[in-house]
Parts: sequence; structure tokens; C-alpha cells
Amino acid sequence: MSSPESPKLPVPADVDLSVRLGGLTLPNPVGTASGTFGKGLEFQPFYDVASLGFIVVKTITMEPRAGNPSPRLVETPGGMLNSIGLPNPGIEAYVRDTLPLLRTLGAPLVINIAGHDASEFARLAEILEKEEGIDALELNMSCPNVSGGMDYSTSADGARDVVSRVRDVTDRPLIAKLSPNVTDIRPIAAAAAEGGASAISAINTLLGMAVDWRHRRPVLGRGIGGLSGPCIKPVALRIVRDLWRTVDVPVIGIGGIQGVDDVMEYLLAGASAVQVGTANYYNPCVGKDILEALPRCIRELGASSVRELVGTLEDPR
Ligand code: RRO
Repeated sequence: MSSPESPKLPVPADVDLSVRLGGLTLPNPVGTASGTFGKGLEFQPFYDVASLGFIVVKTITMEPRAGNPSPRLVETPGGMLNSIGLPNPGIEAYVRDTLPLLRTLGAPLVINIAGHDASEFARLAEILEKEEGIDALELNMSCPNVSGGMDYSTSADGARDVVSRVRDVTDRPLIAKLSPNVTDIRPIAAAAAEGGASAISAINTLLGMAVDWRHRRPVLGRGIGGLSGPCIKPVALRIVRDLWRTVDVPVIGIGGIQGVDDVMEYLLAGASAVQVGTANYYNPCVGKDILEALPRCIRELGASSVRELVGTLEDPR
């Protein structure tokens, strides 16, 4: 839904920003990361969110969840630490009350789901199968803040199992969102692709902790949380490069993106698209800012499309 004060951003005709993710064509590679963009409507006063390449919404589960004890968020000198714990109204209320609002956003819509086990992931996908206006599902196999939340992205067999069970019930593009909290993400991503993932999104947050030494307590209500923000970008870039070399499906880069330079770095490292997360908290216009600057940066490298840049980082000598 476009508001009159936020006109759609002009994209110069000589730069093709479109990207393909599995069967999905996106108008541009700049999306928003799950849990950092509300329902999208909150950002509409700042710019027309329909200009985004895609919007990924906060994870939805089968049953309603209250989330973790507070405090749930803390700023550290290096980044933001969260322990939100998947609060959501459950799939039934979500489909009834939230999905109709999301359909008005105008950008390709990616619904992020998490189940307790593979069959619950599949059941969620099955319920959403009846719903229109959903362009892809992102499988949250990597939530660091609930018991068992990372189980399906810490083993190749677990990842293959979840994705293939969901693949059995839907032809929709499936994005497997993986955890960096593993020794080697590559076999896990390869297994997700074998199971039928159309794309891999990397990375979810890095497990961390903040300490209030005067009270001898961890700061977060659950003790540990997920670290995000610019401090995790080097880790995410390394992983995106590794995945670009390893898996046959497109990679979506996530981690510490706060401007167009970051996006260019991810594209060159091998990301076909990116998700902007934590930066939405301190710059609600970050998506617009990046989209305005992106065509110029692409031209600066002598290219006329996003696609021709993906993975073109030179190898070290
Ligand atoms: O809700 C959360 O605490 C949360 C989730 Br589901 C996730 O995937 N990643 C994260 O950092 N926090």
C-alpha cells in the first residue's frame, strides 16, 4: 500500500536490479530480516516499503507464544544482543488477523516459520498453502533463544529432514535460514539444498552473553542471546563466501548491513540477495537509503545488473 507522501523510488532504467531466488523473481536484492521490521506497516511513514525487494516477517509458530522473560534486548559495545523468544499469536490468529495486513505491503512477502520438529514445520507450511499472497517461506531452523531452536541447523541430517518434509507439502520457494553457531555450516547448507531448499539465508544471530558483574547476573532474562549488528558482518561475509562456493542454490546474506557498501560486499562475496536487520532499529530509512544508492554502485563497477556481480570477488593470491 503506497501512501501519498512516500512515492515509489525511481530505479534508473539502465541498471537491472532484479534477482532470481529459486522460482522467485525479486525486483531487487534488498529485503528485510525476520524480527527486525515489525509487520512492515510501522515503516510505511518513512518510505514506501513496496519498493523493497522482499519483506521477511517475524517467525510464526503453531501455538501462541509469550516469548522470553525480560530484559530481552541489550546493547553491547559491539552489537545488539536479543533474547526475544519467538513471541507470536500462533498460526491460526496470524492467518486471520495479520496476513491480510501483510498482503497490503506491496513487496514480495516471505513468511518465516518455526516448528518444534519436522512434522510441525510441514504442518505450518500446509496451513499456509491455502493462503494467497505469500511469495516464499523462510524456515527458521536457527533460533538461538528457545530450547531446540537451532536443532535443525546444527546437523546435516536434521536440516535435510526439515526441508524435505516441508518440500513434500509445498511447491513454494523455500529459504532455509541457518545458524552460524556450528563448526562448519557447509555440509548443513548442502543438506538443506538436497532436501529441496530453493535458497539458503545466512546468518542468524551469534550466541552471546552480557554480564552485569555488580549484580552477578547475566543481563538478559534468559541469560544468553543472539548477537547481531555490524560486528557480525565479517563472520557472515566469510560464511556467504563459503556457501557460494559450496551450494548450488542462491545465498541470501544477512548480518550487519547498514548501508549500500555492505550490500555490495555481500553481492561480490556471493549473495544473490540480502536481508537488512538490526540497522532498521536505528535507521528506519535504511532500506530506502540502500535502494537509492545501489544503482550507482553497480555502475561504478561497470556492471548493468545485480546478477552479473554476484560472487565476483577475486580470490586472494
Ligand atoms: O525471537 C528470537 O529471540 C529470535 C529468533 Br526467532 C531468531 O531467529 N533469531 C534471533 O536472534 N532471535
